[in-house]
Amino acid sequence: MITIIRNAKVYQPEYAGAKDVMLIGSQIGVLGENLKADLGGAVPVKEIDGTGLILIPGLIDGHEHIMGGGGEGGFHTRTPEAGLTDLTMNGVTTVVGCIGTDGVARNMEALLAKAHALEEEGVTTYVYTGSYQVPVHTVTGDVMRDIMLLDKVIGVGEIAISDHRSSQPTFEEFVRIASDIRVGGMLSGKAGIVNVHMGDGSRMMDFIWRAVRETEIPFSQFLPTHIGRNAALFESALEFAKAGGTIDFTGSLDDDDAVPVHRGIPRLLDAGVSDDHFTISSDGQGSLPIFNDKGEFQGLGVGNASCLLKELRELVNRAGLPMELALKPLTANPARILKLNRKGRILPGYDGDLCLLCENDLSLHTVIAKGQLMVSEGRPVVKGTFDL
Ligand code: FWO
Ligand code: ZN
Repeated sequence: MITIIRNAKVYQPEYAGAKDVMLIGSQIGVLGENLKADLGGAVPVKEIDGTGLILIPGLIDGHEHIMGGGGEGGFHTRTPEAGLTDLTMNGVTTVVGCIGTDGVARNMEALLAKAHALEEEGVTTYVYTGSYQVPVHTVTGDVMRDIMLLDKVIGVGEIAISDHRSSQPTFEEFVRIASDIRVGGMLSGKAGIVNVHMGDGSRMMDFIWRAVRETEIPFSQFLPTHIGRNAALFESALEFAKAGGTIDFTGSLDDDDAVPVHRGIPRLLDAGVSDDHFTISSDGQGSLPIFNDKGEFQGLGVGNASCLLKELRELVNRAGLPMELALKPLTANPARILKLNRKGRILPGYDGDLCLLCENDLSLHTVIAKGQLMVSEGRPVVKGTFDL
């Protein structure tokens, strides 16, 4: 199958101007002007008119509870899993699944099965092995074996620290996990990222700072998430990013003490943080529980992948960032940090993961995943097995 998207304004994320983009099978073939594919009718050629639309790389959601999560209020508060269109209708073509608070009823076998299900339905999936808990709940019994032997495992997480729901790990336990996943990742050509769940606790990123100061493990091994959840944590994360670390915002975190993405990212840039050292993930299907200051459960919401495009619009419309910069934390940056080859950019040889947005309001128009049309003119053309 050949698909030609004609005359859209192309952001690779770098702006390439109005171009034709030709997909050959599941990959991006070529960018150019007035492209033609004449194979004598042997292969179907689909044309999509991109006039008045902008073409961006498919979004990469680096932290999503794809099989559901939650449970902090008891069994009836376990959150629902993601259906295929919860991803594609929000522009997500690559997702990294994780387990959170409940590392018992949510286990790695089920997370991997869910990741394979979404891959069969058309998007690209990876997982972090583990959950909040330390010792890490793995498949093979060992973090290094999990990342070396299971293709979809690209790191460990979300390991909780500075949170009343964490295992209260010792520093030695924390740094052993980081060293094991680093070497396992090295031996299998993967990022070996420690996706660190940052809670609201006052110890904040102390373990991560100690790890990079007291051991040989580099900054790039850690990706702390939820870093905008309160102002003090954000300041520490800003210092970490200034020192060379990478940090992950959770989209639509906007309760009163939070630092929202559209304020946080300009702060990072003003502080001289390189624009490829931060990402935005959705925490989709994860619970957003509320506890009072005695640690008593008060209620919970559920994360949603829709926050990613919302944050893109906020960065462009409220923070005034150019599109090519606003796109980076949702596309090229997670691809680089998580070492997802051939992802996150519109370049020949990269996977055919693309979104067309309407130029005026950045609403979602079309989504293509691995060369397959998934959403057309705002409507799903491929649905998950049980999507309504
Ligand atoms: C955050 C995932 C939290 C689950 O602190 O970590 O709970 O297991 O599904 N969510 N616990 C949400 C804040 C960033 C608002 C998770 C959740
Ligand atoms: Zn979390």
